[in-house]
Order: sequence, then C-alpha cells, then structure tokens
Amino acid sequence: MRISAWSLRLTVLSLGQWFRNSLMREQLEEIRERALAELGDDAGDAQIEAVRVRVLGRSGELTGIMRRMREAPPEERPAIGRLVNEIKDQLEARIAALVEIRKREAMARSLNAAALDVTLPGARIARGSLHPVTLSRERMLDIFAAMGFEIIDTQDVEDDFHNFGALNFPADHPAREMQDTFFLPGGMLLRTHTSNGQIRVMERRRPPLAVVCPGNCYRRDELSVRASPMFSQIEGFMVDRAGAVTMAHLKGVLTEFLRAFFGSDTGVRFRASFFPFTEPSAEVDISCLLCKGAGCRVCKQSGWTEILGSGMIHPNVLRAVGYDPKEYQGFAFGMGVERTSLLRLGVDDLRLFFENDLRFLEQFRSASEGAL
Ligand code: 2NL
Repeated sequence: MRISAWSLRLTVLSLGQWFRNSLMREQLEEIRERALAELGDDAGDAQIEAVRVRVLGRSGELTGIMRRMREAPPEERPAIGRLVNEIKDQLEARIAALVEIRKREAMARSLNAAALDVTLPGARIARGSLHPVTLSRERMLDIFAAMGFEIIDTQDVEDDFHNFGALNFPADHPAREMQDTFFLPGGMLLRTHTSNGQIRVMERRRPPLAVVCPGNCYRRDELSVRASPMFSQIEGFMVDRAGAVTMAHLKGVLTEFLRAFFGSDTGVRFRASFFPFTEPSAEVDISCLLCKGAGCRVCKQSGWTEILGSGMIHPNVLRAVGYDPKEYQGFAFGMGVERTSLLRLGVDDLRLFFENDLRFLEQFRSASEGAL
C-alpha cells in the first residue's frame, strides 16, 4: 500500500496531536504533583494562597491548559477536561482542608495565649464602708430609738433666737461673739450646737416628748487634736407634766445609754456643773476605757473621762418655747459624736476623722460589717 502524501501528513499530524495530547496530561499531572507537594501539612497561609493563585487563579495553570484545549484531538478533549476538573476539585478540597486546619491551629494558639483558669479565685470588688463617726452616730441613735426617743433632723443655718436667745444665753455670753460663731450675711448663723433643733421641735410640738436631734455644728476653731470647725453632736430631751420627768430619769436614761454604748461594766458618774440652759446641770463621766478606772495618762490619773453634759431644762428655756414651767418639766443632754467615737475606738487625734486617709478609715471596715 502506497502511503500517500496526505495520509503521511495526517499520520504526522495525529502523531503530533497525540504527542501534545500526552504532553497535556503529563503537564496536568505535573501541575497536580507540584501543587500537592506544596500543599503539604506544614504549608502556611501565604503558601496556600500562592498555590491557589498560581494553579486555580483566573490566569493560572489550569486555565492555561483549558485555553490550549483546541490543540488536543476532539475525541480526547472531554477526558482532558475531566482531568482538569478532577485536579481542580482535588486541589480546592485540599486547600479548604488546609485552611480549616490553619484556622483551628490559630484558634488553639489564641486560646492558649489567653488561658483561662476557671479555678482561680475571682477578683475582689473593693467595697467602701461608712465613716467611723457615721457608724458611731448610728449606734448612738439606735440605742436612743430603742428607749423610745424620736430622731429628728433639724436645720444647720439658724437665727440668733433659736441658737442663743431661747437657750437662756445672756446677751454678753462669749459664745455669741464673732470669734466663736460663724455669722452669715443677712443675720443668720451656723448653729454652734444642736440645741436649736430641740428648741424648734418644742416650739411646734406639745409634751409628752422624747426626742434626739443629731447634726453638724460649727464653731470658729482651728482643726486640732481636740477641736474642729465642724463637728457632730447628738442632743436629746424628754419633757412631760411637772414631776413626771425628773433628775432620776435623766440619770437612768443616760446610764442606760452609756452602758449600752461603751459596755455594761462601764462606770458612770454625775458631777454638778453649769450650763445657761439647764438647772440643775450635771456633767457625766465614764470610767476611763484605757485603765478601767485605775488611773492613767489619758484620764490624768483620775480614772474618769468626761463624756456628756446634761441637766433639767431651765425654766427660761421652757418659757421661750411657750411651755409653762409650772406645768411642764424635763431633762436635756448633749454630747459630741467625734469625741465619743474617739474614746470608744481608741483614736487619739480628732484630725484623723476629718483627713479621710483611707489607711486610717479602713481599720474600721469591720465596724461597718456589724462587728462594732
Ligand atoms: C455639752 C452640753 C448640753 C443640753 C446640752 C439642752 C437643750 C435644750 C434645753 C436644755 Cl433645748 N438643754 N441641751 C443640756 C445640757 C448639756 O450639752 O457639753 N455638750 C457637748
């Protein structure tokens, strides 16, 4: 059989096509091998992305093969196409798996870095506490309330009559002087004691009355170991028909209060004294808390510490509030809250209560939790 030029040409052509065809498959296998090698278990994010772009990208290797598809004999094209798709699917799956592994690793790393030990104790939330003087005042008021006294808050800004005049202070009493009292523009003043409040309660109410008035008071003193321009007082009074409330009741109520506040073994002593607003008047001492009455430096060897002032309300004071002294009688008392707290808490300098240094205040934290 003669081989015509045509058939030879055809044969050569198909040989070439066969060659290209097998070359395409070979190239595809090479692409697959190389990509899979590069997508090894240790491939990082950058390398994965580089392989994806080079092989699967829009102008990547697989797209390049598809573009050259017409170089392959028509009957082979479907097989090559399938091979391209198979490789594409395989590489995409491999890349997806690798990306997932890298993601999990990154998550594990970040969880490890911020390792949370749920067995560790929680962070403490710093809690504030009430001021030791506030705690003392509340304890004092609780004791009087338990004895049946009403607690009434009254005004800090007062006129001369309610702070001095009604309390039987003579016009020339030293407490009325500019040196001692804060006078406000317009003739008012800052109360120098809480008696003003008691006067106002008596003015608007009729006996029988048992009332305590707590509150801040103001005097022109420099802050020192024992004085402060602002301090806190508790005053109280009890008034009823003449003869119903006597000095004996005064002694009973105040002894009861002092033993409840300082302890049931506290010694209590009444000493004759003088105040313009009471007659007779008595100062009250308690046995020294430090030496229990034996005598020490704090009580100047006396064994006693002065703690409050008291007396039967002066007839002039009763008249000033509109009570007839023949009809009504009663007792009154007053004490400084800081001074009383100082003694109870064993603090030796009044300024500590006003400086508000947390290192000092925090020592009384337990007091705010009910221990004191
Ligand atoms: C003290 C002395 C005292 C009073 C306060 C009073 C009030 C009225 C009438 C009569 Cl309305 N008296 N209060 C009585 C005696 C003493 O306080 O040394 N305080 C720190």
